[in-house]
Amino acid sequence: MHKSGWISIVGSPNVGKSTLVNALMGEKLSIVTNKPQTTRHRITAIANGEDYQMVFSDTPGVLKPHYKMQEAMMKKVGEALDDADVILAVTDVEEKYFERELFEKLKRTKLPVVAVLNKLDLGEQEETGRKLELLKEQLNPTAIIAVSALHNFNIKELKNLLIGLLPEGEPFYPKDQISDLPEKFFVSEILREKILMYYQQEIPYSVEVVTVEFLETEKLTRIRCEIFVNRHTQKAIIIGNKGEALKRTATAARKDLEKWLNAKVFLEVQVKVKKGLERQ
Ligand SMILES: Nc1nc2c(ncn2[C@@H]2O[C@H](COP(=O)(O)OP(=O)(O)OP(=O)(O)O)[C@@H](O)[C@H]2O)c(=O)[nH]1
Ligand SMILES: [Mg+2]
Repeated sequence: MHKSGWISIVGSPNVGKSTLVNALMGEKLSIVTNKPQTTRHRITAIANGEDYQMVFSDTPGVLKPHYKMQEAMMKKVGEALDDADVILAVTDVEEKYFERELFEKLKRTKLPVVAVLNKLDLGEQEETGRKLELLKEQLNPTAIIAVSALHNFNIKELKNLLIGLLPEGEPFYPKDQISDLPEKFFVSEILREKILMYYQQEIPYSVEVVTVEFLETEKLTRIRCEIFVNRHTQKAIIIGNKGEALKRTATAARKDLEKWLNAKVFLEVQVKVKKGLERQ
C-alpha cells in the first residue's frame, strides 16, 4: 500500500513553519530567520519514503495584508488551504492564539487538521499543557502534537501521524525529487536569507533577488544574482563602504551554496535599482 498527498503548513509569522518543514524533510529547503515574514512564496518540499510521498507546502505567515506584496502572500496561503489533503496548523508556545481569520477557516474546513504546538523547548510544562488543552477544546483538530522543530523533538512522531492521514495513491513526483521549484529559485532564496540576516530596518523587506545565471561546469558552478531595490540610497546601503557589506553577504551566501550544491561556487552579485524608479 502506497500513500501520497499534499500537506499545507499554515500559521502566523515566525512560529517556525519553515524550520518544521526542514526538520520533516531532514534537509534545509526553506529559508529561516528570526524575522517575521521570511517566507514570501509557497515552497514545495517533497519527502519520500518507500511507501509514502508527502508534498509539503510551506507558506508565508498569515497576517492582515497592509500592502500589495502581503496581499499576494495571503493569496498563496489561501490556495495552499484549498488544495491540500491535510492541513498542518502551526502555533508556538509564545503565540496567544491563531490569527482570527485563519482560525475560522481551520474550524470550517472538512480536511483533517493537525495542530502543532512548536518551540516546546521554550515553554514551561504546565503552561504548555494548558495551551494544548485549549487548542483541543477550541479548534477540535484531528490530531494535536507538541514539538520542537529546532531540536528535532517529536518530529518522527509527527511524520508518522501525517503518513497515517494521507490518502492511498501513487506518488505524484519521481521518488528522487525533493521540490518542484527550479534550482535558481533556491539560489535566490539563499541570498535573500543572508540579506535578511545582515541588514536592518526596511532593507530586508525592500529587496527582490533574481538568479540570472546558473551554470554547472566540471570545476565549479557559476552563479550570477541580481538584487533589486527601490532606491539609490538602498543600493548604497546594500553595497556598503568599499563594498564590504555586500562582500560579507555574498560570501555567506556562497558558503551555503557550496554546501547545498556540494560543489565549488563562483558567485557574482549585482545590485540594481528597479527600472522606472530610478529618479525617485
Ligand atoms: N527555540 C526554538 N526556536 C525555533 C523553533 N522552531 C523555529 N524556531 C526559530 O523561530 C524563528 C522563526 O522560524 P521560521 O521557521 O523562519 O518561522 P516561519 O513560521 O517560517 O516564519 P515566516 O516565514 O516569517 O512566516 C527562527 O529564529 C527559528 O530558529 C523551536 O522549535 N524552538
Ligand atoms: Mg517561513
